[in-house]
Amino acid sequence: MKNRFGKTAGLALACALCLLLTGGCAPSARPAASVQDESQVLLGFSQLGSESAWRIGNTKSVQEAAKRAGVQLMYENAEQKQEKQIKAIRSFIAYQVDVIAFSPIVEDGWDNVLREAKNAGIPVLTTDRRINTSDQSLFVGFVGSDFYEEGRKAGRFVLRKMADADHVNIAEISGTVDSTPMRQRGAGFRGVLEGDERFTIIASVSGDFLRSKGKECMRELLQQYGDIDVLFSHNDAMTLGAIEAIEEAGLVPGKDIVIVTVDGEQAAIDLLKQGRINCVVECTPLIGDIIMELAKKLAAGETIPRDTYSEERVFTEFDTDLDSLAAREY
Ligand code: GYE
Repeated sequence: MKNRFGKTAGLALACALCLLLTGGCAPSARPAASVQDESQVLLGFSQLGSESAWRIGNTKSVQEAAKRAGVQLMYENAEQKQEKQIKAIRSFIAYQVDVIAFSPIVEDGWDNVLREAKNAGIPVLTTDRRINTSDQSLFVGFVGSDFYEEGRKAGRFVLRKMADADHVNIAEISGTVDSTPMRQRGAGFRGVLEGDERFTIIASVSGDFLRSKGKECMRELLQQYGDIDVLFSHNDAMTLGAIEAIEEAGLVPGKDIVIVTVDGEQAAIDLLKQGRINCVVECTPLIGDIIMELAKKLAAGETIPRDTYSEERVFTEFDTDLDSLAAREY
């Protein structure tokens, strides 16, 4: 942990820099120097947005875990803009936080700002999503889900559900283009189905992980393709929108079109129980506690594992325990 006195003394300068770099530094979002506990770890966390219940659950998990762990959190929400995430990271560097954690909206374009963090001696943890860089020393570790495995789980369900079909037309609504879950869920899914000629991905479009776009995409897919057997949607928010479009077209979700989704938010589990979704691949946003644990280790100068994965399951129409599931936290 760095000397907090230097941090406190540098507050005025840091805020002045903040103003320059971010075009405005909301005082309420900053920890007040007077109430800082000198022994606390100071973690700068850049969230990418609030596009889904998953994301809102993730933010809550981080904020609550910080309180529980006694970690002082500087939180910024980038509202789906990479430039805003870069500005947030720069403001954390100016403030000399102990550790930076961020959920990168897309994989490319982080090298410059992460080099600045490295030069300032601040360890960076990527959470939830990954970055693409040729310099692996620019971040110390990743914590989140195995998205390839999530895609494979979705593919395995389709194989089982459609075991007797001669031919299966699949439509895919993917997440944000060039984001890790979009790339890896798509690749894992294809990896399981390729080589079996009965399966064709007839269309793949991006719904940006948003409910409204999921609905738009599905409406267009239904207009363009008469015969869709399976929908693989990369998150529950888009699935909820797609189901609206399917029902508006007079079709029955879960019956006329088999629906496979990812995340496992309460709304999707409810639809699974109603038979309007067939398979929900769990992806947990509840990674706040592990982020705090890793941040404390990093602030103490300890090494952490390069990758830390969450444990996740699959919920399907074949399960017998759906009625006894605990309420979801997102
Ligand atoms: O699946 C989606 C969210 O990055 C794993 O982002 C996350 C994804 C999640 O908006 O709902």
